[in-house]
Amino acid sequence: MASDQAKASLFPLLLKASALTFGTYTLKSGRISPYFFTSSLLHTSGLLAAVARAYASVLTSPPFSNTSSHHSASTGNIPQYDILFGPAYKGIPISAVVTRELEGSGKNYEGVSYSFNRKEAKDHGEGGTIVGAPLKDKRVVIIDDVMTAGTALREAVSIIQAQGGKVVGVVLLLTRQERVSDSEPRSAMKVAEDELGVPVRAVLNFEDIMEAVEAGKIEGAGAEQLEQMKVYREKYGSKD
Ligand code: OMP
Repeated sequence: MASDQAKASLFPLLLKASALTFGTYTLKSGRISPYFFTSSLLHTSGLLAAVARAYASVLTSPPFSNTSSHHSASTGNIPQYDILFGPAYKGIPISAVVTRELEGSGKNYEGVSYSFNRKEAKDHGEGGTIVGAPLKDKRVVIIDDVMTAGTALREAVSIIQAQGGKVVGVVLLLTRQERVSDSEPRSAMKVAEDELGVPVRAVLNFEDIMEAVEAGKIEGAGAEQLEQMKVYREKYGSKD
């Protein structure tokens, strides 16, 4: 989890930037959601700084483990890594600012690089599908914005593995705490942890949003939106 301080200072800024909105949204998964989180609105220096601090607090959480064998996926923090990988497009600026944020975090983080994929393969110039640090034989943490059913994460994992990289963790800004499918009771996050055998962490989760709506902290979200979120959670939500 992000440090409570980093999370508490980030949340009001996200609301102010209208990164969280309420209405009727069709998601990538085809689900119709009463809310949507738009990370691409986090483009000012202040927001980027707060976002970077929140991710970095997850990425530098003790106990620091030097070998990936010393952590348990469900309880452990992110183990040592070489690269922060930001899937195109929205993971790209995030992975860069978070890498920058690690400066001064201690020698364990000194050599950390970022990299990202191109959406279209390039056949001239430097070529290739990866920009930034090469992934081969590197320990990679995926840095992404939102997880719903886990499709985006699966794509990122296969890109990294195809390049010979080893995924050792995942950090998200928001997990919507949803199931992968009707027949799967586990959350997309838990499925990813179980399948990859690495920690998958998020700065914020669906419960945080529900709490803020319940407390009347979000403009434009009242009793009606709260009810719609509860109905949505009944349909697609997961406990873990
Ligand atoms: P999954 O691939 O289903 O996990 O959905 C994650 C992706 O959906 C994110 O990378 C976003 O592109 C997009 N998304 C949001 O950005 N915000 C939301 O609140 C919901 C989604 C979504 O379509 O599920």
